[in-house]
Amino acid sequence: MGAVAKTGKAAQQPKVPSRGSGVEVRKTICSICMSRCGIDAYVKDGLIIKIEGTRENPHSKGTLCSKGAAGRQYVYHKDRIRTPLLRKGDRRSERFEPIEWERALDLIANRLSQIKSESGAESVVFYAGYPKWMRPFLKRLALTFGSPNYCTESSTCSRAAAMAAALNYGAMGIPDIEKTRCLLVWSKNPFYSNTSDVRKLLDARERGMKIIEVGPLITPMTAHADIHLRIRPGTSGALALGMARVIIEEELFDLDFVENWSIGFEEYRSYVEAFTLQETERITGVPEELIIRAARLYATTKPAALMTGASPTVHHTNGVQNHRAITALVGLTGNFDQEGGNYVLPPAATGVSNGMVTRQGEFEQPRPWEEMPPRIGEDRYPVWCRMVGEAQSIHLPFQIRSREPYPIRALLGFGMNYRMWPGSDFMRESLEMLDFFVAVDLFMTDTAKMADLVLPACTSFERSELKIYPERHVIWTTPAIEPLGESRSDADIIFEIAGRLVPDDHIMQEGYESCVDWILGPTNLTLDQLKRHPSGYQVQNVQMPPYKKYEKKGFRTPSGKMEFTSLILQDAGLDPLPRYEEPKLSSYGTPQVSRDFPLILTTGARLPMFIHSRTFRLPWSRELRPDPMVDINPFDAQDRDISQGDWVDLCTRRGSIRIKANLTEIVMPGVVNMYHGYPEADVNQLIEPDYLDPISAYPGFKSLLCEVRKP
Ligand SMILES: Nc1nc2c(c(=O)[nH]1)N[C@H]1C(S)=C(S)[C@@H](COP(=O)(O)OP(=O)(O)OC[C@H]3O[C@@H](n4cnc5c(=O)[nH]c(N)nc54)[C@H](O)[C@@H]3O)O[C@H]1N2
Ligand SMILES: Nc1nc2c(c(=O)[nH]1)N[C@H]1C(S)=C(S)[C@@H](COP(=O)(O)OP(=O)(O)OC[C@H]3O[C@@H](n4cnc5c(=O)[nH]c(N)nc54)[C@H](O)[C@@H]3O)O[C@H]1N2
Ligand code: SF4
Ligand SMILES: [Mo]
Repeated sequence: MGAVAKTGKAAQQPKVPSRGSGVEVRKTICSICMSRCGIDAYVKDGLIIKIEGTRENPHSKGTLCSKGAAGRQYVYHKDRIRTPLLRKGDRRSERFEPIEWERALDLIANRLSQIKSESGAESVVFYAGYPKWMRPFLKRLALTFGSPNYCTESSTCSRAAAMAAALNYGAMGIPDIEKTRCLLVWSKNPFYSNTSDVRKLLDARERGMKIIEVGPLITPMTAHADIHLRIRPGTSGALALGMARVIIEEELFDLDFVENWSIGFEEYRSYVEAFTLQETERITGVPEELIIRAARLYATTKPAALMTGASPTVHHTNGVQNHRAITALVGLTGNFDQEGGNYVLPPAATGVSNGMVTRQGEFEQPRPWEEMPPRIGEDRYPVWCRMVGEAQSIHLPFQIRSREPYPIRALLGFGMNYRMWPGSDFMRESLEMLDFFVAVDLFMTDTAKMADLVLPACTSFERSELKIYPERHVIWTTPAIEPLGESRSDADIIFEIAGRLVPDDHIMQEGYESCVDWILGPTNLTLDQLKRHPSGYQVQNVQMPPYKKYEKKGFRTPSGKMEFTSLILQDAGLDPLPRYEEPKLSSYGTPQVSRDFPLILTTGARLPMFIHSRTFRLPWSRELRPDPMVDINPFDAQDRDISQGDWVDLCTRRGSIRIKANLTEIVMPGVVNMYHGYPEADVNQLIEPDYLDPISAYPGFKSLLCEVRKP
């Protein structure tokens, strides 16, 4: 609290860095989203009095989005946890008392060791929410401890898309935006979700790149698009198959690639026959004429690249097959691993692929899965566990309840938010059933309030962190300010626990910085070197891999080729074709439900000022959209006698929430859109916990049925 008051006063004083003013500019990065924009923190007397974007950061180039600009409100928020807290009383009492760090860490080590000896290491889960920078250390800790149950928020994020593409190709390429002539943007809105990537896109547009946008919503991209295919939510797969039919029928496909580098083409060709223009329009709502134009433009403009969102195509009960159908277009048109097409790069580190090679993968996986008990979800979602190096966290509440195939008793959660889950109340109640739950977070969240032990983490302003940018710029930050209260870096917490729990892991016992050096090994960069470049270091002479690597190495699929029919899916008894099925709740598939719930609900399309649960509490973010609102088309609103700003009930078969109506043509008639994560109006309560894609277990967040009613 003191810090907040002082910041207020300090904010009145001159903010010019000089010896006389006592103001110093320290280089750091924003931790609110994955982009990690460079930040100049103006620090006086140990407090941040102002922030600006770092101009010399080649990724963000001095810009900050509205969330990042509110960074001081994030760092100094009154909800920041200041000390480790131990629960007093039962899970619902919300009574805690501060305890010392040493006691807290010993308690964790003792409880986890005890649980391991009683019911096996696998009954302990190591979880990371959206924050990703500490994951390699957490995963290594879990696996060395002996638990295969390392899982993350990526069980609802980009992994299913990566997995679907990998079923087709072994690995997916990134869109080569700088060199492409046509960009097929399939459900991604970087203007809100990845602001620091937009400049590159607009530059390409200015030099003449065509844009085809696919997605049910009107977005800032729509104004820049040559064609917008406004699909009914959940029907991406059908649209992709319909486009494929045009491309094949008009012989616009790459015959050489298909003949020499793929399997299953004939089955695929005969399957897409069913997706006539008429049928595709009926399913997707996209006019025939636009389907033809888009298919021709994408297939005949060379090179063309596909850019998909991290999650909107897979947040459906038919998500993996939808995404397979979409990505099949890349091989079909000969744009796979091509200059200006989709270029395959190995992952570097911190979630970025830029040609650099590190040892992050090796670091994270100290032992193979085969040596360990099955992961959570492995029996139900074997393809997920075969393709993705994590347990499936969406299955976690089910296993906590069923205790099958073995009990889950403890959970160490870094940035865990139960509202991420469909049926969030179901997840919340499942957490109550644990014997021991530790929450590590910045803020005293509703999830942290359920923990037995709460540990205060600090923000990126208060810690050291490695970030590798797509531009091959690397930064190792040093704290701009001391950690607030007794908060600590997640990395320090993980290494303290590792010191107690896995003394035999010699690499981890060397400490955080040594491990980062170890990961960076192949790059020849060292932290000593990076420390001399506080705003980051531009790596020179990265050997970029060639295009068309498959010509020498084949594809990393079972057949060694691109698979229109997936052998892995076939092996698992699933349909090998990218078959289209209606979402489990849809006006065509379940007319009996749509009688009472005639509107399609899509949730979570990104808003610029919010990021999941995190920025609702910041006054600058909140005032941009103060009330939870459902976007509804004026036609649907009129039918229901609803006006702008009216309080309405958004209802599904599972329940309802009261929110305000936002009348907008961003959504088409018949579709409503609601952002997730509001603490006071949680849309995930309205979704069944088992409303999932059968291959990936991804929730159908973006296509279900609902109604909007006046109370
Ligand atoms: N400001 C902000 N930025 C974020 C986040 C945030 O919460 N806030 N979250 C981050 C995370 S974790 C992620 S995963 C990314 C996601 O970011 P993006 O991948 O850009 O995804 P969205 O904004 O959810 O959706 C993009 C577009 O998908 C389309 N879409 C919506 N429903 C459907 C549907 O049913 N089917 C299809 N095919 N398309 C649909 C819409 O037209 C929408 O505009 O953003 C990241 N960046
Ligand atoms: N209905 C619906 N639900 C969705 C989605 C959707 O589109 N619709 N999107 C899904 C997707 S794609 C995603 S990625 C998930 C995201 O889901 P979550 O992982 O729930 O994301 P957040 O709420 O941003 O972050 C979780 C917690 O991490 C804490 N945190 C932030 N930084 C740090 C840190 O450095 N250290 C620690 N220890 N904690 C930190 C935050 O305070 C917060 O409590 O939501 C999913 N849920
Ligand atoms: S895009 Fe915004 S929230 Fe994300 S790192 Fe940059 S400034 Fe922070
Ligand atoms: Mo995500």
